[in-house]
Amino acid sequence: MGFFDSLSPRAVATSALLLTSFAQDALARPNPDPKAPWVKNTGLGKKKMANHLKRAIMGDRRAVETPFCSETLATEIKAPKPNVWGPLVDVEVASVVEWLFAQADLNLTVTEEAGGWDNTIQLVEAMWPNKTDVLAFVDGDGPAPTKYAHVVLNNRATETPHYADIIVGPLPLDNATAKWEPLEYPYTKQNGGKVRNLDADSDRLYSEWLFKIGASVADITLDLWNGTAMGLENDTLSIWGIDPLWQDDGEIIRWDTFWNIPTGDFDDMTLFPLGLYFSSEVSGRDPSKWELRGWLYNSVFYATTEEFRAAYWSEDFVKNGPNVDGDWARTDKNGETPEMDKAQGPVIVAPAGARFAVDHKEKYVEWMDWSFYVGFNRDTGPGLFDIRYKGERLVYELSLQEALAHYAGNDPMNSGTAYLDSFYGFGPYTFELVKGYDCPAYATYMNTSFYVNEETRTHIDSLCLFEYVADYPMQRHTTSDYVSVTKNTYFVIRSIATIGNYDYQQSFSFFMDGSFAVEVRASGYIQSAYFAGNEDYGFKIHDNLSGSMHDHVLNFKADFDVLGTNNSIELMSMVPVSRSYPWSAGKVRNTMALERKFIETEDESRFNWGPNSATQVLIVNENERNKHGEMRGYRVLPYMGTAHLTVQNSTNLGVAAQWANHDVQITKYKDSEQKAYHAFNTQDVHDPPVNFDKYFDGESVRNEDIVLWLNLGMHHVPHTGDLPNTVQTTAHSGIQFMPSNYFDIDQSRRTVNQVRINYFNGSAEVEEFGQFKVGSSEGTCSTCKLNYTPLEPEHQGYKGDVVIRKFPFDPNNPFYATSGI
Ligand SMILES: *[C@@H]1O[C@H](CO)[C@@H](O)[C@H](O)[C@H]1NC(C)=O
Ligand SMILES: *[C@@H]1O[C@H](CO)[C@@H](O)[C@H](O)[C@H]1NC(C)=O
Ligand SMILES: *[C@@H]1O[C@H](CO)[C@@H](O)[C@H](O)[C@H]1NC(C)=O
Ligand SMILES: *[C@@H]1O[C@H](CO)[C@@H](O)[C@H](O)[C@H]1NC(C)=O
Ligand SMILES: *[C@@H]1O[C@H](CO)[C@@H](O)[C@H](O)[C@H]1NC(C)=O
Ligand SMILES: *[C@@H]1O[C@H](CO)[C@@H](O)[C@H](O)[C@H]1NC(C)=O
Ligand SMILES: *[C@@H]1O[C@H](CO)[C@@H](O)[C@H](O)[C@H]1NC(C)=O
Ligand SMILES: *[C@@H]1O[C@H](CO)[C@@H](O)[C@H](O)[C@H]1NC(C)=O
Ligand SMILES: *[C@@H]1O[C@H](CO)[C@@H](O)[C@H](O)[C@H]1NC(C)=O
Ligand SMILES: *[C@@H]1O[C@H](CO)[C@@H](O)[C@H](O)[C@H]1NC(C)=O
Ligand SMILES: [Cu+2]
Repeated sequence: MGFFDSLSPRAVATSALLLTSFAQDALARPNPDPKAPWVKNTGLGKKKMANHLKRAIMGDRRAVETPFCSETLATEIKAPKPNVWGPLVDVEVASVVEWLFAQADLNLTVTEEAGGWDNTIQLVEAMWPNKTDVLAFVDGDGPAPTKYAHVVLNNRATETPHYADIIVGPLPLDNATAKWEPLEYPYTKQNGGKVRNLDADSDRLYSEWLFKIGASVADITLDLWNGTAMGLENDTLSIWGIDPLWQDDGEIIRWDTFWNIPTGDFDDMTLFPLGLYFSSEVSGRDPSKWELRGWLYNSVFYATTEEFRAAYWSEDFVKNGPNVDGDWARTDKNGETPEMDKAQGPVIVAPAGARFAVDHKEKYVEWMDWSFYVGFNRDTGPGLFDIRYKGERLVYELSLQEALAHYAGNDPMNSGTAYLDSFYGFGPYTFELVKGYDCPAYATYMNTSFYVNEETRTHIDSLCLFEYVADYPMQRHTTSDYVSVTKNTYFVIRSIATIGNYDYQQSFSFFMDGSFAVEVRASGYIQSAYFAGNEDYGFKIHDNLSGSMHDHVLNFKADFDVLGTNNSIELMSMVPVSRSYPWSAGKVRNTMALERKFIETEDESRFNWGPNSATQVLIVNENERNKHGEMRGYRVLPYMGTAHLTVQNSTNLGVAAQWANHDVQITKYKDSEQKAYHAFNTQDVHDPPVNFDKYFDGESVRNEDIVLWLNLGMHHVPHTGDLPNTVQTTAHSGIQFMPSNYFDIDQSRRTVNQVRINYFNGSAEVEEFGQFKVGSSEGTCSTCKLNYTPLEPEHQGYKGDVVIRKFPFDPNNPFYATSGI
């Protein structure tokens, strides 16, 4: 087992990558390798089709008459405007890095050569421009917004280590005009963009602290679990603990606990807690001055190691059993194969190839009447921008802000854990997708890239785009004469970020009726608790194991622009009423009616989904009415369940995640209130760089450019079905956005993918509205046979990261590496 095996899954994340970013490689171009078995180049052009036929002829005589169905990837188009949320290109990143190293006042050291007391560059990525500048450009003839780089420095050549957000530009850099400034305006804390770094001595934490403590109780750990956590090759135990650290009364307190290290090849350590905890005060940069503050075992607290040892070796000391690796904790096939499971199951195919278009360079997508740009950053991964329907913008930005996993328990480890995952970053962990499993085999893929250690790393095929047809129709109706039914074909862009033990899938879906949705699903290993005394905080799910209760809350920013930026929020509720009517013969009738109200200011703009789903949340444009006089708008509605944080005034979080306390929150858009989170909020929870509460200062949200901050999530009490991994069938949450009087009628009426079957006289007459059919002369694919190769992709091509060195800049020698990720 290597060194990283003894760190927490999330600690592995930070120590391997530190802070990383996105910077798309300029080399990235749609250039599918024809040798790759899952890539088919047929269909787009006659020449390509001919090649395809040639291959078919050489391979199979009968294929001459029966060509393969098209498996075309998305058509390549040109985006109407460059993607202003796009990454910096390689030369831009390289120039910024080179320029930063030339600034003597920054006193930077190249990461590879840096120790714990050097300043380094953590992140170089594109700074997303202000909306005010973007609108003039994307909607009019305004100039492209000036480009700047967002840089994070990790300043550790000091007694007060801190991260510093700075802005560098304008780009392209010119020695005469280039400058850097502290980045302050997007944050609520105005202190020069600096945040203290509680992780600055992570390189010494193990060698000079945790392993020493492990060694000091080796007699006990050997007796209890036949193992040690001392930093030795033969250690079978690991030590790691809470995140964020306790930050009260000027102290920085860690709680750590012992875990069994996996004995097999699986990433299952979070299932083997051992129930012994210790506390340390770790403020200051000198581990020799840190203090051990006590031990906890079986709910008994011991103030010193001596006290704990004396109790442990006494006669009446109660010892509990360990949690031990085994097949129960491993994800490989386990148990009797269900009958018929081995036969090949159904697969969905796209016989005419992709029916959408992509500008890979600009990350711009068009499907049916929808279009959008994809942005990507280190903290939160992919987000969608300028989402339009028929050229009319609905949403300026729809993007993940933060993911919280808040635990609780009778022990300090679970009680103290409240991960804010933007600290680790979604960008660097948005891995290559597995074709045919994460996404259909015929999907089109995009790469994503991020910055780390003066390199740009690329995750190949880490965003997938595909059409899918639901297992239920969008519309249907049967009469005694006819049946009418419409397919529900929709479009998805998906990514998955694996942050430590957990895998978060994020999907944005678009539908033919003008609705769209965002969904998250979770899988991976739960972080579990030791069972002793934990009954109020989880189910007992294995020998000595509790499924530790926790809340997942994921915040999404939805900056709607319905027919312009000036929008309002109308709440429309169905309420019970007792009313008499002119026709009710003087009697009061118990019935119901609609109650409407506008949200006027930010004082009343934080609320939860109402009981019985009785209240509709409508984003309307009060000045844009349809022909019936109703306000055109979109409705926001939860589906598959959502959640906000159960804990009130969390002791762990301080004011670092105030966005998590309600389902729906609305603010007036401001260039200075861009994000609900800051990636380093965990480093100073009582005085974080972004305190979301401060966005609510009584401003009008009526007829204004408004932003919705929506929480997806799930209250998770892991049960035996979470072993070995949580499953995405039920670990899910979503929000839909549906047109509300926005169109005159349902937009899906325009599709040919519907049928009306008249069967009045016993014989059916079928109306298919001119659909192209396989076998019809108009079809993109006439008679064709299915090529099973792309349906069952081979996975030997799975690659990992492509790395391009930025300092010294070495664009011509990309290499593959997966170390530490
Ligand atoms: C993704 O990256 C790989 C490796 O750099 C490259 O070969 C491929 O063309 C890229 N794909 C796209 C769609 O940009
Ligand atoms: C610059 O950083 C080095 C360590 O890389 C440190 O020894 C030195 O004191 C720093 N200089 C200043 C002026 O802060
Ligand atoms: C900018 O300044 C750096 C260092 O002073 C120098 O190496 C570089 O050549 C200059 N670049 C230009 C374009 O003048
Ligand atoms: C204790 O651990 C050692 C070394 O890992 C191993 O050889 C031995 O079999 C273990 N003993 C028991 C009782 O499991
Ligand atoms: C681990 O190795 C050390 C020497 O490197 C040895 O002293 C110790 O007994 C070993 N521990 C176990 C549990 O085998
Ligand atoms: C703890 O686990 C051990 C086996 O690892 C088992 O023998 C023991 O019964 C378990 N204790 C409880 C309370 O489940
Ligand atoms: C939006 O409303 C504000 C007043 O609330 C007004 O000043 C502004 O002109 C409006 N903008 C548009 C584009 O209508
Ligand atoms: C949480 O804090 C707020 C503001 O300080 C206070 O009004 C409220 O009572 C607190 N709630 C709990 C449960 O402590
Ligand atoms: C963006 O808006 C903020 C807040 O108004 C402002 O301080 C900043 O200078 C703007 N940035 C640019 C590049 O104009
Ligand atoms: C149904 O069949 C009857 C008798 O064959 C015929 O008169 C009638 O026109 C048919 N109706 C329709 C709607 O086709
Ligand atoms: Cu969970």
